[in-house]
Amino acid sequence: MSILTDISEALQKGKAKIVKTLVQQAIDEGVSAKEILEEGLLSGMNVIGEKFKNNEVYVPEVLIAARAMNAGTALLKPLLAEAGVATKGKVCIGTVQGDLHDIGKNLVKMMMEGKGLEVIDLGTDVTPEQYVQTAIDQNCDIIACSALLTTTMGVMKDVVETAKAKGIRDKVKIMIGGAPVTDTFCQQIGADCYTPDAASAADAAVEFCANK
Ligand code: B1M
Repeated sequence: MSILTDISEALQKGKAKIVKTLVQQAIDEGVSAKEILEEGLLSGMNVIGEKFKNNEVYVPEVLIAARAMNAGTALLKPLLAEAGVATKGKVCIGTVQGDLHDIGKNLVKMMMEGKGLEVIDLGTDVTPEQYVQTAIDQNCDIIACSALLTTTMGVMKDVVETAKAKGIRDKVKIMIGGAPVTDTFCQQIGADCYTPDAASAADAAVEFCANK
């Protein structure tokens, strides 16, 4: 579908206003939010990711593409949300200490809210203490950690250890995800659940809260 290609290309050029206009146009034309997200926005971000890897584009281009991505996903948020769903549980989410990537984390948050969960967003560069203290203060059912760097994913182990040290490990589920994270890593560090994408993270979170 050409509008999805147009969205992908505008995102790659970092044209946030055009991305916003095209996403709105696609919504108005009845294209599903899932298709706009996956075949328009994420497809464009994947191209940028490959070019970044091959040194064909640099941090500034990636940053403006990320801004364009956020402009587009903001419009999809109400469509991904299920209107009027009562809160099914409480989650605190963030990108781990030392890591500033927040697009995936924002998607996970959006999907979780869409499933009726209350989500406290701690932002990026979140310390293990911040996650755990928030879970204690806000009585969260789940701590959700995102990491995009092999150099920062190790912080997730510190989150598990801090939760143990503060005596809440049996009261809170720890979910992890992000491109370098795997199920094996999840088991190695003693977290509860790894999911590869935002939609499955939201499903798993709802299931945890329902079975609590
Ligand atoms: Co960075 N970056 N970056 N970057 N960046 C990557 C991650 C990289 C793979 C690029 C590359 O080399 N190909 C590479 C990491 C290599 C590695 O560690 N293995 C990298 C690097 C090296 C860096 C810097 C170190 C570069 C530098 O400065 N030399 C630097 C680090 C800064 C820091 O964090 N301290 C850096 C900086 C940046 C920008 C600031 C320019 C920008 C981030 C802007 C922002 O987020 N606001 C950026 C971006 C945009 C990327 C790429 C291109 C795209 C990431 C992205 O948003 N993808 C990325 C390359 C790539 O991934 N192709 C790259 C789209 C997003 C939807 O996917 O976040 O994976 P993702 O989320 C997915 C799943 O992973 C999952 O759900 C989402 C989809 O549904 N998911 C979860 C995520 N969190 C989850 C949590 C869950 C469950 C699922 O449960 C709790």
